[in-house]
Amino acid sequence: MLSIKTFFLTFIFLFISPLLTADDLAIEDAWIREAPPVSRVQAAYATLKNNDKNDIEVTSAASPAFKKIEFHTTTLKNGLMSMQQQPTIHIAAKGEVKLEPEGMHMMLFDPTKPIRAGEKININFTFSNGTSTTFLFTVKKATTINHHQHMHH
Ligand SMILES: [Cu+2]
Repeated sequence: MLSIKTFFLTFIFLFISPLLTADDLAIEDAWIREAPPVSRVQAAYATLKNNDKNDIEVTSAASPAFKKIEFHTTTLKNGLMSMQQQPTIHIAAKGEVKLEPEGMHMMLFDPTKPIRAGEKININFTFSNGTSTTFLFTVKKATTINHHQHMHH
């Protein structure tokens, strides 16, 4: 039988367990690189700031504008850039993670319609605690070379 003490400890634990709000995770410079119309893959970048005292784990991302979104890291090995899929994005308490060209980024697969610079695209993040939040990403023309265009996926 559950003791009164256990009952209250359980209650307190549930009560303080983090419920993520938009205030806990701030997003800055959220943008999607405009890709040529024939491209089936493009990348999204942002700075993710965790204002909470708990770590945040982004377990998946989805958008009505794309069939699939993956998290990737970029590594330089023997002078060649390559990307690895990673299961989650981990943002330490009070820390930040930059999704940037030639660093960690989101890979957007198979746009459901052509996407032009200036458009705003919803990307929904799901977190390890089961909650989710939608962020707006602005489509921009990139001035730098897109390394994704000359790489095999
Ligand atoms: Cu990638």
